[in-house]
Amino acid sequence: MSATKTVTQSDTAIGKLTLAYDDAIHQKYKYHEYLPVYDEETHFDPIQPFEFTDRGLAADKAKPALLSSTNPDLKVSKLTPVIGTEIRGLQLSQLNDTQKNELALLIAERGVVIFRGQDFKDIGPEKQKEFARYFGPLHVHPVGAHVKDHLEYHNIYLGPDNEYRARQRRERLTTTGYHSDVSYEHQPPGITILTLLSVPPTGGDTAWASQTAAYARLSQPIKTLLEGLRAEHSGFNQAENARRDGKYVRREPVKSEHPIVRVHPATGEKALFVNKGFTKRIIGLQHEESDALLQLLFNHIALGQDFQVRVKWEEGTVALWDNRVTAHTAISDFDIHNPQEGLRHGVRLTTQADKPSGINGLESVW
Ligand SMILES: O=C(O)CCC(=O)C(=O)O
Ligand SMILES: [Fe+2]
Repeated sequence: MSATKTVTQSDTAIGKLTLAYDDAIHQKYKYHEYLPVYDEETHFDPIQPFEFTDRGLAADKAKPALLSSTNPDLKVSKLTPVIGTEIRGLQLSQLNDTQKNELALLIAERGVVIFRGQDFKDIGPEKQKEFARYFGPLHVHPVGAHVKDHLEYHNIYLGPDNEYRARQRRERLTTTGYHSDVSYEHQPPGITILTLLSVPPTGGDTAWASQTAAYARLSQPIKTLLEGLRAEHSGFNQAENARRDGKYVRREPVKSEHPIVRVHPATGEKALFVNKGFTKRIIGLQHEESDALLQLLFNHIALGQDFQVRVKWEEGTVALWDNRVTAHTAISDFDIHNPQEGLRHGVRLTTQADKPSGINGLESVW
């Protein structure tokens, strides 16, 4: 296996910039400007608490503006009864604020909404960021690769010239790993937008699990137990691994103790808020109790195909999910060294949301 090739440029507009790709093999790539880079100089202070109002609260529950019956091109279908809705015939780039409010509510209700045939990836990074910012302040990933001059993008790229994430998974039986993005933040992300700029002919799907349904399936005694508990979510491993691998940490890691069952501010629905990626322990339990209970929940989330949806990407697909009520996983089943299997490249914008609130006034602490 070839090692990750990096080309270092100094004295760029934003200081030291490392390319996380081999420029020679992407010369003709239409989305060249979105290829992954690391700004290794800009440091970010801790994220400060902020007031957050969910856009879904302003929406008409019937969603007449978004799902208008007067649009002859509109096709809306549920991907499964429990999670996921697919929309065709509507451009994200054209939505007005009333429609965006209704979209925020729809995403919260359905977990993930898949928009097909979008021009979103061609409207430019500034307009994409402006669209996302409507839903909340943009999160900057503490360690991930981003887009040149746009640190708010989290870059998703595995290729023969970038094996970093593939290498991390080589010692595992599977590439799947359900998680909720950066759940260690004090106000973790809500609405998240993933756009694939290059889609492999087959493979590279993404799957989501409904954490609302996962919660609802539990027995009443377990629900009651979990509703009174918080769990620690930590960004420290991620930062330590990045440092170990010679990556730049642009913001120091944090931990939070979030309620295990959180209530969505717009829908009032309860969702499990633990994930294998970042949840370390349940506060107040003995180690063995915490490990056993978390393992039960992680297995439950990963095994529940009847509350999951697996989405195949198409040219022009944009996925929007609510990170508070879903977990997701990439499915990296394509061979990055086989050019026939294509190039998979995407960018993610994620918006910060509320400080998680649980049942009976249980709040996050840190
Ligand atoms: O590549 C994917 O399908 C999902 C990657 C991911 O976990 C994310 O964008 O947060
Ligand atoms: Fe993710």
